[in-house]
Amino acid sequence: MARLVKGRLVVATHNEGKLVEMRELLAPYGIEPVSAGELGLVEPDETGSTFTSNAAIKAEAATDATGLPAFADDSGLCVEALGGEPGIFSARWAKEAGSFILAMDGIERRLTAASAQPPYRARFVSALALSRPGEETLTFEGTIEGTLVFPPRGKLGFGYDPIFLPEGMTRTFGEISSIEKHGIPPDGSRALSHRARAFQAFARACLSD
Ligand code: ITT
Repeated sequence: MARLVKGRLVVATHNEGKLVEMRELLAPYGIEPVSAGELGLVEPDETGSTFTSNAAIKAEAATDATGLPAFADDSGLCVEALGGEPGIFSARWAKEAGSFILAMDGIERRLTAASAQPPYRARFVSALALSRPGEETLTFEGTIEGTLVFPPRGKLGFGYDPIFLPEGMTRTFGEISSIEKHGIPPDGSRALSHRARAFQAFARACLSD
């Protein structure tokens, strides 16, 4: 496929942790990321019922407001014993709890209330959307499987990272650098995180010459 993005690209997120990761993932491709915050963009209501539809809503709102191509992520943590919750409501749970530490506590309490037994299986999901003026929006999804550990471990990353232990690893996402979490560099062969996996599909489809 032809290279679909050159020059400026709005990264339509107000989440600082995601923004850092999305900038790092875009860095090798010579794209100039401009954040929604720098442009003073208003956050649209996430009215979709899937990660993919919400990612498209965010990207398209940014393209409509700026006339520029825009890139958005909608993501979340899906906990098997909680029927996939918080899922698309992952940010809302943290907002309602007052912090991510309290939201992670809340997940542990709900697991106890549901009489769930470890290992607590969970997955992170990321949907990425690319919108361009006058073009159909393209979407890509990535997931990573793992288990939840309590108490939370590590101060790196953001959001629910300190309770998520990726399958086959001994450190949580809160205990590894963002570069290790992407898993793409240095050898280029494998993406690790949900966001890096979705990004790899996006890069293959949209950023190869
Ligand atoms: P934008 O919509 O502005 O991008 P947001 O934080 O509202 O920011 P979402 O609606 O996609 O984003 O919510 C995703 C939630 O899941 C949010 O609370 C994140 O902290 C959490 N999350 C997503 N990816 C994560 C990751 O890689 N590590 C830890 N938590 C993550």
